[in-house]
Amino acid sequence: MILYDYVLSASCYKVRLMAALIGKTLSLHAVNFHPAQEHKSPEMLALNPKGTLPILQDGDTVLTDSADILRHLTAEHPEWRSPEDDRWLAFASDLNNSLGLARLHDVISYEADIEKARAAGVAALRKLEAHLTEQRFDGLIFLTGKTPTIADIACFPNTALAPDGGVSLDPYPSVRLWMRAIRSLPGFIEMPGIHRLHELAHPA
Ligand SMILES: N[C@@H](CCC(=O)N[C@@H](CS)C(=O)NCC(=O)O)C(=O)O
Repeated sequence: MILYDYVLSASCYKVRLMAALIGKTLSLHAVNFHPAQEHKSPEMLALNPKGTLPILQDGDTVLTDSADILRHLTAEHPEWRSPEDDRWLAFASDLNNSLGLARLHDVISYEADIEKARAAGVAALRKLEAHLTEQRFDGLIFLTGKTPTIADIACFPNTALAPDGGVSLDPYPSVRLWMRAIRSLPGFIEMPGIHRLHELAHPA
């Protein structure tokens, strides 16, 4: 499987992270999204007329939406799926269009109504915080239950990178605990700006 990838893209990182967590090796094809705009080149538009990343090519199948790609990667991993995933994948898209857009604006001068993007991001974070707080009351750590699913992997990157778009995570303790749980999953991989959870080992 080939992933057309940009190292600083939250949406591409979702795919790299999911693959790493299930132990699947992807061939990474680096695309110079910024500053070269290579995702809008004729070769890339032939593969994905929308001109976006990520793109996953698996034989004759070409997928151009991260939600579809996460479903595809986990088709044979039912432990990473829940009936509730779909609504969280839609929510992940809202996070991308708010927090993700604010970050692209601040980091690579992407055109955006920055105040609107940040306000939508804060509204989404409040919903996430309320849901995760309820989950914790029920003894559940992740969005859909006791174990992580594609819902968590889809929502995690743009949430974790929110401060890069000028949105603080300080008011959301349940969100921060959820992110710690994801950052300490076996097989977790990092991207610039998102680090593995390093705990000091307790003395024996
Ligand atoms: N719905 C897409 C959106 C991904 C997305 O926002 N990709 C950004 C890079 S992080 C992009 O390619 N933007 C280029 C553009 O919108 O022209 C997905 O989740 O796969």
